[in-house]
Amino acid sequence: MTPPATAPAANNLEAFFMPFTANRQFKKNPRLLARAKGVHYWTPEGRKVIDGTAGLWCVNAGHGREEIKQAIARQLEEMDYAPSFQMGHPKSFELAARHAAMLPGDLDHAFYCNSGSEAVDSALKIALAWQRARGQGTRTRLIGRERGYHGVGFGGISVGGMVNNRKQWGVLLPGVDHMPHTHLPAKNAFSRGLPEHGGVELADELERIVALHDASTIAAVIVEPCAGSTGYLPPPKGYLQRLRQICDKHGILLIFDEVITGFGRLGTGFAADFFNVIPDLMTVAKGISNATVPMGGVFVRKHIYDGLMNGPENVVELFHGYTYSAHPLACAAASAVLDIYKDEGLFQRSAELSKYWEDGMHSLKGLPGVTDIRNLGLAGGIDMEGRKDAPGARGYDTFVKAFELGLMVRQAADTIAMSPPLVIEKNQIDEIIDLAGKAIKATA
Ligand code: PXG
Repeated sequence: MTPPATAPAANNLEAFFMPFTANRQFKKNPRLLARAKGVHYWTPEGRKVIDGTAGLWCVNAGHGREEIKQAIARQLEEMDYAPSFQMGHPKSFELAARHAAMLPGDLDHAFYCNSGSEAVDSALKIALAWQRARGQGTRTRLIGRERGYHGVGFGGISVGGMVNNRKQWGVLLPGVDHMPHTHLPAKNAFSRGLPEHGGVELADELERIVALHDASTIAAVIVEPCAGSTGYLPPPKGYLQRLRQICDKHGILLIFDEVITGFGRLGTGFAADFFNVIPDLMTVAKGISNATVPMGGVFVRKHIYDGLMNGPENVVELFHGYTYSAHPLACAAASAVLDIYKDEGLFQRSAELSKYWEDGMHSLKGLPGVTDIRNLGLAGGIDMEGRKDAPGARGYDTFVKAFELGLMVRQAADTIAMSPPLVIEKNQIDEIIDLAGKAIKATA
């Protein structure tokens, strides 16, 4: 490995307006990544960092996969771009058929976009259009959940439940309500896998919302099957099953945002498989292309697609799409990724490693200030007691310390989340746990 000769000078960092970053703080003390292979990153100076987060929960098959690189290169050579409005290219249809074949139940049509945020806004729009197409145009309300993250579009932040993603942008979409979040540390702290308590009662909160607004005004409910960004919150037992029942009873569509849980994170293709609960619509991104080319998607059940295929055949059924919907490079990458997932049995591998991962995560119980540890599949979250009058400071310091020690973790307030690539080895899990433990101890 030959690292680049010099790190960029500090004054080169100014022009980039960084996303979701404390720009001024970062630019004073930057953390740069220059190379990646397998489950590792290297800094520009050549320091090796183990990737405890699969990038941002997205590089499920590990970095630098030759097969994906070749598929993208071949596609670039053959055809760089083709529009998908009133035109088509073969790889998009082929990919959709492959996705439909691997999805549970009758989730059998795929709409493509370029990110999770676009997937969420697309799903909300499809839900509204579908309700209208079946003569239920009064159903315009969208129900999200506290502590939900659904990307950064106006639809996504409206149904999302993280205050910092909402407060700068005014009133957002009208007609949105939120269910309570599912994090109950008083009852469920240090649960292994699905927490025992509160599932049915928490889901029954949807009944209260229906009673308040009337079902005839509600189009859809959107939840992450396991909340990711707010610290990895597996749903209590029975929660998702109950949500499905309530939605069915009231004619409300259920949307699973599987941007993080999709493509193997829980040891199954999708959380819908893991929980055996089939949503009406499912949003995906990240692992769909192993993050090589930006891509997102909305998978819909047969009745959703069929319900929109009405009216004269010459009329566009859904006035929605992106210049780069089903971009040929993204389709080529996503198809190559599916081959890897299948050939290497990576979803199964994720399932097999999840117990080892769980034991590793829970071995950190008892470290100073650790108040909760959660896990599901090949991911988990660790809550730490915040410092007095400085919420998030411990979490940030732990994230920085871990990076200095050679480990990438994600931080949300005083919580650390980890979600390694599914190709991780057991000894590398040991290393991740060891370094995370050292970082937590160092910041106590
Ligand atoms: N839905 C969910 C459930 C997500 O986790 C999005 C939508 C939006 O995807 P895009 O591709 O538009 O970013 C996400 C994204 C973190 C973290 O640290 C999580 C995400 C993105 C960045 C950081 O937890 N999730």
